[in-house]
Amino acid sequence: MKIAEARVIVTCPDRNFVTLKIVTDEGVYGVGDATLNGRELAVAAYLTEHVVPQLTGRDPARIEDIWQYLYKGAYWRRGPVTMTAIAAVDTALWDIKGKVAGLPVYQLLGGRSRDGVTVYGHANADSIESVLSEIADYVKLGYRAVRVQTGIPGLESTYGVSKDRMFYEPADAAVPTENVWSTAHYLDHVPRVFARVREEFGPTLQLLHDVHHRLTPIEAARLGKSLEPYHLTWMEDPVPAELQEGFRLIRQHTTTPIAVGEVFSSIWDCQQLITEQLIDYIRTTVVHAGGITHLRRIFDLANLYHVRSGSHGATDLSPVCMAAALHLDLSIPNFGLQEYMRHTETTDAVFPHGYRFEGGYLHPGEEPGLGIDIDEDLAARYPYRAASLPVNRLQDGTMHSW
Ligand code: EZ4
Ligand code: CO
Repeated sequence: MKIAEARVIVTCPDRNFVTLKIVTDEGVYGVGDATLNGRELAVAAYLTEHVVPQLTGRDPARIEDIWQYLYKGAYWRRGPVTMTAIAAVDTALWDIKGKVAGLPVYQLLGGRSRDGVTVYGHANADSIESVLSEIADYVKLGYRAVRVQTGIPGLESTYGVSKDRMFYEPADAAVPTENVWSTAHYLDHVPRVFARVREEFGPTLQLLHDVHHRLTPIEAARLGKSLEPYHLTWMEDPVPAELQEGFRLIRQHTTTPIAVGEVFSSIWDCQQLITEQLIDYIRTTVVHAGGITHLRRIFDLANLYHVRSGSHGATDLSPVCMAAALHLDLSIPNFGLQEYMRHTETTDAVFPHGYRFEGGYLHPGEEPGLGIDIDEDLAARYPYRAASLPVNRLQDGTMHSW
């Protein structure tokens, strides 16, 4: 069997997605997600111009060799664009391998380690009172874990709070929307939110919160300490993580668990965080961290150090990434949680899939391969629309992390 053709499909069924479809000379094909939110066309061009011409004629069964060929062969290593492009190829090849074997990919990864993949949903609202009813809606739907974000009094808007109930989509304009941030207002408000949520929902509902890279280590330490009475499952991305040893400072001060990794593209971005046990959950993904092949390496390293998986699953990761993530989530020994923001009906129609939600769990289904497809005719009806993530400034106008 040989790779006959590979094509890049860019579509915008309510939001932009880039998908790689690899077709073999025997007609079997596989799909991989190549979406890098706000920088989609860079990956599309990387694939079309530089990767696809090198793929044709190769044996699709040699997943590891093709991974090494694209990684070492580029000379320029790592980085989100390269690693997302490699991820798309890798994911599509696992899909093909599963279809050829007649087995769902999780069987090729060692089989089920659990009955279902526990997911968390996003409860978000302007005020504490309205976020309580959002959380109640998720509990009613069967969710066992909920991420909680609210508006911050004194700030006009902030990360994680949407206009639409139950959906959140931050990439809203071609030229980034500008938000204003105040750490003082934020640190004052968040503990009040969780005090109220625990009072209302009791001690066992799993609660999470995303700081979205906005604090310094000592500020994150203060937040972690002030949230200790409310037993969060994790505090996410407390600080930007380029400086991995910065997490040691947070660790010294608080028992609130830490999750990080959605912007990482390789095992080297989290090596120190994992081996020095500075985090509790690693949130790297199939699409942004080199595919199933590389993500499994990250999770295996994490397993040695009591670190569990907590993969990013926002709506900018396509249903193709979600399907791939679920096969990995189901099979690894150190699964923690999977983020799950439901896609819109239009997105789901473009990406017919076998995974399903039931009682707080997602199941990847039993179809051979990843159990995911792309309807190319339908995809063609939704052309690309430029959309960027917002930016953040302090009240005096200084650029800050968003
Ligand atoms: O801001 O996926 O945990 N989820 C997140 C997301 C990210 C977006 C960026 O593309 O932090 O909402
Ligand atoms: Co996040």
